[in-house]
Amino acid sequence: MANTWGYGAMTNSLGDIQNAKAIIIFGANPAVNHPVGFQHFLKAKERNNAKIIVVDPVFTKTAAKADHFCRIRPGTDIPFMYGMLNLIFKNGWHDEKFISDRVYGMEDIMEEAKKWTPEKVEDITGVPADKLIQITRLYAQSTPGTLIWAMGLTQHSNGSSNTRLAPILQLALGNLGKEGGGTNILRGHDNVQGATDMGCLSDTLPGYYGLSDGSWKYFAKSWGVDYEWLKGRFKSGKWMNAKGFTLARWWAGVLDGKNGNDKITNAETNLKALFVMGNGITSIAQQAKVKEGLDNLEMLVLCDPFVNEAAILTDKQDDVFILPAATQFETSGTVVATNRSAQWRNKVIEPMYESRTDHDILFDLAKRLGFYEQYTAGMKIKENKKEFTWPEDATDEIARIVKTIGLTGWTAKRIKKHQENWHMFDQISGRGYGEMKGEYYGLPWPSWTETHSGSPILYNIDRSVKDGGMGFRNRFGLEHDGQDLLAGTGSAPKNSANKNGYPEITRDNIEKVLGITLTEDEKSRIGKNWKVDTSNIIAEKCMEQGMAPYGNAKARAKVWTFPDQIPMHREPLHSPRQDLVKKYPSFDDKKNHFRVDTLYKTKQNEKDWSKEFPINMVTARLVNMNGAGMENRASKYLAALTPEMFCNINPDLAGMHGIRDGAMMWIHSPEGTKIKVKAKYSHAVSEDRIWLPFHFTGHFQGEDLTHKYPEGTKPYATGESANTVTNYGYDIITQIPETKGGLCRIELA
Ligand SMILES: Nc1nc2c(c(=O)[nH]1)N[C@H]1C(S)=C(S)[C@@H](COP(=O)(O)OP(=O)(O)OC[C@H]3O[C@@H](n4cnc5c(=O)[nH]c(N)nc54)[C@H](O)[C@@H]3O)O[C@H]1N2
Ligand SMILES: Nc1nc2c(c(=O)[nH]1)N[C@H]1C(S)=C(S)[C@@H](COP(=O)(O)OP(=O)(O)OC[C@H]3O[C@@H](n4cnc5c(=O)[nH]c(N)nc54)[C@H](O)[C@@H]3O)O[C@H]1N2
Ligand SMILES: [Mo]
Repeated sequence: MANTWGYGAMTNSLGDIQNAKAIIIFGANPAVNHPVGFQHFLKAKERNNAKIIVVDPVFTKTAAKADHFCRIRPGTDIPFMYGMLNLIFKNGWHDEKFISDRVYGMEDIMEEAKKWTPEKVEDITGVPADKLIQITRLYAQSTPGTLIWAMGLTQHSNGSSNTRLAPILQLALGNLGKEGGGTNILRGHDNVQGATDMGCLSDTLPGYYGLSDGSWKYFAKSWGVDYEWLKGRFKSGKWMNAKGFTLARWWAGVLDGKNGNDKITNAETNLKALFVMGNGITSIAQQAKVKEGLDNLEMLVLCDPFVNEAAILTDKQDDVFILPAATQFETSGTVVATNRSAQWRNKVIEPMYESRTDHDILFDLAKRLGFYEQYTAGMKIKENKKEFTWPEDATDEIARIVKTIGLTGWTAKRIKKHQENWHMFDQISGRGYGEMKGEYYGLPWPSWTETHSGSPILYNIDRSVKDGGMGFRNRFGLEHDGQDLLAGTGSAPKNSANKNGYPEITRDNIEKVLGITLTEDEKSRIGKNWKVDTSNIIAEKCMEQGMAPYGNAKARAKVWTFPDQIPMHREPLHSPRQDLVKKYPSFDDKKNHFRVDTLYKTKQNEKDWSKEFPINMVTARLVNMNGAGMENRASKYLAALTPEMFCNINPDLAGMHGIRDGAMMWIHSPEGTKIKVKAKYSHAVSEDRIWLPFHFTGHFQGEDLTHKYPEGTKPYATGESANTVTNYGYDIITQIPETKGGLCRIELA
């Protein structure tokens, strides 16, 4: 199962952060989680005297390097950002021309922002009004400013609104499409960007093509398989276009409404088998439910270089298979970095012992399930080969098919050449020299054609399209509610033949919009639109005219198909402020949300959770551990740094409960679950909240499960998983769990 926690990508790059004059960081701790990338932040400070502002519920190592720290209550970033927008509009710090030419729906944002005075923001977020005024002035007046976010914004029931309002803030200031500006989302795993780009998501095909007959037919043709055959793999055509379960909620699919669990809509059956490839499982919220899900499976397959600790958590005895997977050092191919650039990797050693690479395991699985030929056909089509070469032909297949994010330029040959010429690229801009002139390192997508430079800064109209420039994508029609959705006159990329906004390019409009005439031969070969044009004539012609195949439109501040058309504050499902829950309630419950009926208001209103569970709980990361943590806890030296699970707690809060530094304490959750962990006094957290790392497992609700590790596999550090006490709550659009907000009760153990 691939990882699907984050969405989005950097508009700019880590190197480009060195061009920023101000850096505002919401819910990210790069000093710990992106320590190499964080050096660019520090260089911005050295080079430009860039000011760093950190907005976080706890004082982090990143905050220690910042000029300003705003201690925000978890789940209240929307009031905070509207508070900034309130001051920006009131003082005229916004970029009026940028907004009128390139943004749709900002009037509604301006209206909403009026409500969020600094005093009101202080009451809700806990950040003093004068601090908000101080940092807003500083940020708005130091342009360009870059806005950074990561998991502190996404892991909330309202997380998708957070990740909409953050770019809106940048749009208001005209900070998008600029060097040193942008919204720079620090992504997670090695190649998580590539995993999402390749469609390891339950609601898209590769390249974010939507689930529709049209997309499936395009892929069937491009893969060289029969569309009807593909359809036959599903119970019926209906399920082909239905979103699947998510990583966060697969267990609900197994439990199928049993024991009061959420009901599902899934082709008249529950899930019976789980195949895990590259996920720790103990990193998923609500571990008691995860355990119940694991226990009720008919078959569990764990494909991992380590013993996946799901095998330790479950009581299931039969039909649990552990397949030894090789690591990234034992295979080769492309990965995608957080700034959308591709990198070629060489194998360092052959797979050790009996381990096999992931692709090898998948190919073998496909053989035994009887669809190996179809599975691999796409790699042989282009040159009509009998056998494919791995991984080059896979890379070239991706380049041939994925148009939506512009991967046409990503041929194996080009990406390899970049890797071989690392020294020929500028570290900040990514611009190539000498032999690599005219290309940016890793060809950050979109790279529209086989000779295109790559696009290091999205939506930048100061550059020509050939040199990575572009406007915003035209994706949602030409107008809405009588308002033009195309970009205003004069806001086309440099050297564009068409100086106005223009629609996405199709076979029918290309001659008119580009002002060209196609030959009869071109007309016979061109695809219906830029997204399915395997001839690539549309993109080639667009390059000649300096135009982007996806159009030049306005960015949307308002999404008319979402439950909240503009981002609105909604209290977390488990909020310490019951008074605010009435004013800012969560969403209506959502039926069939990725196949699971998901609770919002019902859960929030079940009772005043804050009475019994008055303390806010934040879960996050340690520098010496990663994700579920097995990879690091199995290392003697990394484990020694944090040998056991702990809770950062303010001495005043601990004192009120008679908990001494180093004593064991219980943490109880509204789910009725509990964990026993060591108290660690810390002034980084205030008295109303605690902080937990989520990298441990091996103990469950006070019970030591470590006798269950197969001989010789017990890691050096084990402990309770924070996820045993993370609360119910899932994002309304993406279904990311609310692991960055929630409540708990503590006591001395
Ligand atoms: N060492 C190490 N590095 C890693 C990882 C790892 O496990 N270990 N994991 C990788 C992965 S997969 C990812 S996704 C990234 C994640 O990188 P980050 O997002 O930086 O990771 P976290 O530490 O989980 O969370 C960041 C911050 O969000 C804050 N936060 C919590 N709630 C809120 C809130 O409501 N508002 C605001 N503004 N902030 C909030 C937390 O206090 C925390 O300091 O790191 C990657 N890098
Ligand atoms: N409470 C709380 N929970 C969280 C988060 C949080 O902030 N708070 N953050 C969430 C986020 S953003 C993420 S990304 C997840 C991370 O959680 P996981 O994705 O579970 O994290 P990892 O430990 O990186 O898991 C990867 C697994 O893949 C295995 N592996 C490594 N290399 C390979 C390989 O080449 N092939 C195969 N087959 N396996 C491999 C590792 O041994 C490990 O078991 O946790 C999420 N859970
Ligand atoms: Mo992640």
